[in-house]
Amino acid sequence: MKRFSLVIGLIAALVLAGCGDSSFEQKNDSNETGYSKAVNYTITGIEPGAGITVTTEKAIEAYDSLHGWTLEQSSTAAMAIELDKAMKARKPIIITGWNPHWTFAKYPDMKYLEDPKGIYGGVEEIRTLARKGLQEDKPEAYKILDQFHWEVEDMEEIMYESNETGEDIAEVAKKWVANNSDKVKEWTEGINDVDGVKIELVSTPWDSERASASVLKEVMEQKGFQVSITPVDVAVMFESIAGGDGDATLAAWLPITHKDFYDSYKDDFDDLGANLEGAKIGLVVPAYMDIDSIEDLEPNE
Ligand code: PBE
Repeated sequence: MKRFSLVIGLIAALVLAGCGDSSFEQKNDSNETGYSKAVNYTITGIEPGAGITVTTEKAIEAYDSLHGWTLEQSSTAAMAIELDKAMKARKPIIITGWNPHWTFAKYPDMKYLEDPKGIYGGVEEIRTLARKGLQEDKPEAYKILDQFHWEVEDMEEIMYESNETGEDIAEVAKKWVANNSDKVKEWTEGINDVDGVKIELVSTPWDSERASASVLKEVMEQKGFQVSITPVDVAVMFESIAGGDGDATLAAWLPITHKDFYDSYKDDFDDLGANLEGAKIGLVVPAYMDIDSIEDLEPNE
């Protein structure tokens, strides 16, 4: 269903792109060299430690069309500001983008560039990983973690609401839990209440991950757990679960985004499978840019 709506969105975006009337296009006559030069052969990226940053560096290596390009790394917030500025001026911009992310709610007229080499993969999923030994030490916690599974729409609901109202994701997540008792019942089925068992969820700082961790914290606390959430870099998150410092994470994007981290630790944690299917990463541009594929860009020579 999500894939379907993504496809519809992309078709709509392509139609919109076809009717583009930006001053940039008029001046440059949809000339692709114009776009590459206009963005100064630069992709506007996010945090250096993100999986999408590592993957984009691979894309720059893999595509001749990205030869000599730079990935500007700063933060998700800084990227959002750049995107906002470009969209208002209808100027070209190329960002590292992903779903679920509220950017697509704010700017529905954006599109993923085709990736014929498949560097960014197809559909991603977000998996739950637990430290070795958690199942024996804290079986009730392990079982809830294993039973936690939700939909893209659920996660997005929390992210959009928080972004719209400015209310903290943790607060919005609490309300979501109160309003979705059917789902919560499934996750907690067969779980006995505990008395203050401590659980440390290790996570990353993005809204998507803040949403999932906050929801599970609330659900587990209703069962008597004491849950802390530690947001860290992707590398530290994997290290911490593999080393047994943190109990679990809900934030592993696979098979592509966190592949390198996953592969280097894969014997040192339990993979509990997907808690969400239908995520995606890639290079994203405003629909008014008359360009479809990474291969339509021009090398910096
Ligand atoms: N993201 C959002 C993260 C994971 C969650 C796609 C920006 C990344 O590591 O790239």
